[in-house]
Amino acid sequence: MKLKLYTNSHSVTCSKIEVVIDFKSIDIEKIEAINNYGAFSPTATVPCLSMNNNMISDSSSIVEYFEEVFPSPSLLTKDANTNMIIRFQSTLVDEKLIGTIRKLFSFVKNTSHPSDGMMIDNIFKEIEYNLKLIFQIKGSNLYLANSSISLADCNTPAFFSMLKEFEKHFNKEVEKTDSFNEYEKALFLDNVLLKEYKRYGFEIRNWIANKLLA
Ligand SMILES: N[C@@H](CCC(=O)N[C@@H](CS)C(=O)NCC(=O)O)C(=O)O
Repeated sequence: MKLKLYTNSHSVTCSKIEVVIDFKSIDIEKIEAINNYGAFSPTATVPCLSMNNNMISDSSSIVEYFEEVFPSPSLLTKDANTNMIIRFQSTLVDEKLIGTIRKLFSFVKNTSHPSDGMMIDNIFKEIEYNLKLIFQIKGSNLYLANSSISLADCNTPAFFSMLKEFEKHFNKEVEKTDSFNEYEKALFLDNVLLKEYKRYGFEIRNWIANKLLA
């Protein structure tokens, strides 16, 4: 039975799944869900995978499932310790970077509240702090799986795209360390990551433009 994925093109958690599907060339039916996620998803969120009459709505569980069912090419290594670090990095990016930057969506509007500026500043400061922390833990390894992308790289195109678009929109910039710049360069050299970076950037730009028109 063909796998079916409920997804949304400007969802940051769905972006991670896009990378995995592309990297592994998974044959899957994608259904673009606009709203009312509760009608099909147990947690009322996307991505949501329909599988043997079960609806699985957690991006990390979906990624791990794809890794088991479509093991080649792999997003993990043969070394359990490296894989643990890969999973740790992926969770850190999900929770500390994406979890923080997505708060900025609610500040994209035509009329702002007097306290918005301070809150936006604090979000950018939090991103800067978390970026330093994550790149410190990552050390000098560009790709944690050495020569190829791993599970730790699947959620980074969306984050880098969002950061670029929100920096432009709010006219702010976070301080970039050398390891940040090197990783961004490596991301642009990988076809799968670059494709998702561009696709997601396009979606965010459209989302911002539509929001400002509304
Ligand atoms: N932990 C979940 C979070 C999923 C999530 O928050 N998805 C957002 C889209 S990025 C969502 O569906 N939000 C509900 C809504 O927009 O109504 C995962 O990793 O899949």
